[in-house]
Amino acid sequence: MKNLYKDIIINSQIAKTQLAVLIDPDKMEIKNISSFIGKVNRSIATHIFVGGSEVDTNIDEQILEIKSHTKLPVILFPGDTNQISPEADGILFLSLISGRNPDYLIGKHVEAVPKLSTTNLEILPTGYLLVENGKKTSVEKVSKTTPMLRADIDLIRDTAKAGELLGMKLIYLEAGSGAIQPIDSDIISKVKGSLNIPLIIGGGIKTKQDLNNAYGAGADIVVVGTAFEKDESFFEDLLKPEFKITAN
Ligand code: 1GP
Repeated sequence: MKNLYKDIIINSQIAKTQLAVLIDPDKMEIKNISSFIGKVNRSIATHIFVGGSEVDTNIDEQILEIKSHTKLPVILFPGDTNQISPEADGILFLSLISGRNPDYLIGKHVEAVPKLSTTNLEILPTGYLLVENGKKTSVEKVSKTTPMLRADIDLIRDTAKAGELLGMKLIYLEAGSGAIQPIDSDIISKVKGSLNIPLIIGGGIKTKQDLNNAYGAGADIVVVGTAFEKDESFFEDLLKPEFKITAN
């Protein structure tokens, strides 16, 4: 059994780069998983997240296929209860604390309990905050909540801190899948400065520079999905040292 949360904490303490590759099951065909995961394995990625806001697929088969090609932990990042799979290692048990829709604060969680109680998934209670990025994202549409304004940095910080004080184990600042602008460094550093739990950053991270900005500002885990879906050569920029070809 994996100790997902303990490992995240240890990695954060030793400042190990933690990168989660997000796979949206609706966008990944089973036949392509093996080659995609091969690239993930050669990269610095430490986690695989699986999920999306509008997933229709039965994800058990995809997770089994992913797990047959990697030892990296597979963590569900569910948009709804239909994305709970016993085949994964853990689940981000997300509360959308930037919004005020009771379904995404507690309703879906209650619905999830019967399903979760039949699994061995490690549950990672996560405060999830959606921050505006210049275009309407699927999280906003599906959850019918309004993202927080980038200018409201103190409110973003206090919302994240309230999540921690409620007992959440992780905070996830989300700009939304395919965001034009990732979460600003000053928001990351302000939120990080108030938290005693790990901080996840995702949405719109497309370049190594974006990644470095997020880590530099204090992100413990950065999530990348769309950039890998659009161009798998991005993995080449993120190779583990042993896979790098040197000049001599
Ligand atoms: C989306 O934070 C994740 O929920 C990742 O976003 O697809 O833009 O990388 P991208």
